[in-house]
Amino acid sequence: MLKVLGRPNSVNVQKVMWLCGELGLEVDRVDVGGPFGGNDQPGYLARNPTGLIPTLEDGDFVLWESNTIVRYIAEAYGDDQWFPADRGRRAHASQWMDWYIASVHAPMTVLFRQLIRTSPEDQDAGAIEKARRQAANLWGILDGHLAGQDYLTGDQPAMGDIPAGAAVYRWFTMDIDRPEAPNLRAWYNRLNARPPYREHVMLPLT
Ligand SMILES: N[C@@H](CCC(=O)N[C@@H](CS)C(=O)NCC(=O)O)C(=O)O
Repeated sequence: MLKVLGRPNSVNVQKVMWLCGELGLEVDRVDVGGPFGGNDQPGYLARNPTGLIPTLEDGDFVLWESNTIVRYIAEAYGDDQWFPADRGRRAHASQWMDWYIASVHAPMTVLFRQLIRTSPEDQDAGAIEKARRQAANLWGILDGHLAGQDYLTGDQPAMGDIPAGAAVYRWFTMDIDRPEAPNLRAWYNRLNARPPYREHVMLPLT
């Protein structure tokens, strides 16, 4: 059975758990990180020297970096839908995964930490507004892309939907001004209809 080390309210853990749910995989998830700790312990650091979560164990095989874990699980346990058989479609899925981690994750992290994990009196309004504008512009790029299709790489969800899909729940759930983005909203609504998404991603923001 796959083992995932990481607390459930981490967006990076959610990516992995959501995909495992979609694929019907049995997973032993262990609470690590945040209030649970453990990720600074030698046993954990021997598996993942970054001290961050998640870490995947598949038997003796150990892997970290959530997008890489998503790619590995999609390839090892997924089908032609989740790990697209077509090379071009697979590359585009990877492209959106990298775009999320390289561009969207940073402003979304600022928003999440400021709005959810910082008391109102300590919040930095300037930092929030700057990150909100950056994130809005980036989500606008995805809104434009989704004008022609239901999911990021076609008419079915695939691994490329996972990182941005996990984060877009936070975008639509945080108390924040959002520009109209009808295609992004429609994609988010489609994800909402998926039980594994609801189970692993649509958790209270903490
Ligand atoms: N690039 C890494 C980032 C991992 C990361 O930043 N994880 C956060 C949680 S989302 C973490 O480990 N925080 C420390 C903790 O939870 O104790 C990945 O995608 O796996």
